[in-house]
Amino acid sequence: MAYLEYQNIFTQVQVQGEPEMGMNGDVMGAERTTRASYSTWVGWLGNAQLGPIYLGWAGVVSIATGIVAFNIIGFNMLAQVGWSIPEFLRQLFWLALEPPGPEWGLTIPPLQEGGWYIIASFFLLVSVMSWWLRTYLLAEQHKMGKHIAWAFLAAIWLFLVLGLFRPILMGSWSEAVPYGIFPHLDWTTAFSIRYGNLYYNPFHCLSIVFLYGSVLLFAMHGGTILAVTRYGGDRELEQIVDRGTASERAALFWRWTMGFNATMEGIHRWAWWFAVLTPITGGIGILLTGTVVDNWFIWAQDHNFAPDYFDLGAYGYDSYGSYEGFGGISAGGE
Ligand code: 07D
Repeated sequence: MAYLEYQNIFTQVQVQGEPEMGMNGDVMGAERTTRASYSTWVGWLGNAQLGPIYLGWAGVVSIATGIVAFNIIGFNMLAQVGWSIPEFLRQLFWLALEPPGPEWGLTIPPLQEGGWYIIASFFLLVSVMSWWLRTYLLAEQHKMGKHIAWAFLAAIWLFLVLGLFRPILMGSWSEAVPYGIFPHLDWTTAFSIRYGNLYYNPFHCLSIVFLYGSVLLFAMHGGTILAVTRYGGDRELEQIVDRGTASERAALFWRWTMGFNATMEGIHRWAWWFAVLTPITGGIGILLTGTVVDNWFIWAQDHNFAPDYFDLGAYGYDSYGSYEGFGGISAGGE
């Protein structure tokens, strides 16, 4: 009945005994909260034990600045609906804290004209970066590899491209993404249309490949491990250093199915790289948009993978999608 010791959504038995408080003494002991509890609901999703949690200065700074950013955004939205809580709830998904207008360039505008947006963004930036530091420092203190921190940094790269690097290159904070549920979605659509359809941005293509690829790998790996759990396959690290029948079956399954199998260790590198490359390639694609390429459809026509339904050159655009006017180009294009 060894499998009964596992607590997850597939097993009914939950172990709720003396809480595991973790190591004491040299490592972080002083900065850990002292209590732990159990939750049957939480136990259905993962480990039933809640707490203790490690505070640490980076985590405290991150939570504090995150709360400030969240409140600035929330109170700006509340002000927009005349401080009415029912209207705030009713319109929540449509409300936004918008960046400054283009007339302000990279200057700091008055509070009501984008100033609050800049302040909220500053606090959000500090919050995200100090949370990153927390992942790094905690890994170091546990003498772990830094894989989680570097993967998180890949996501932060896209976050910084969208809200900091690209607006600076474009010379205007107005290029940044608004805070709000539907408004940020509207922003992505407007961005795509403004720059000639993001589907033709090859880095958007690559990012989707890695995003969907991550999903596929995750499902394949999760499915494989669950399928060989009965042979101890869920004890993955043991199977890496001392391959057993679980690994053998899993490997044979994939090799007979598709002619190739990853290794017990390598599959985690595949998954890590696919996940990390999603925002890395995405960030490159966003950084190029409006700075190097002004219209991805025309760019794709020029590189022979979008069809030449009609020649936009005839309408005064160059091959990067910049409008040059009719002057330099003969009517009718080529
Ligand atoms: C967003 C960045 C990391 C975030 C961090 C945390 C907080 C805390 C707290 C407020 C996820 C930030 C902090 C959240 C908040 C407080 C207090 C990571 C992020 C560190 N697209 N598209 C992608 C698809 C279309 C568009 C990526 C598919 C249309 C734009 C991905 C389709 C249009 C951008 C992807 C599709 C369009 C993207 C995101 C299909 C118009 C981007 C990868 C099937 C809607 C982004 C290069 C990711 C990008 C992006 C998928 C369609 C626009 C692969 C599947 C054509 C503008 N799209 N997309 O991991 O990188 O994000 O583009 O139609 O900027 Mg797209």
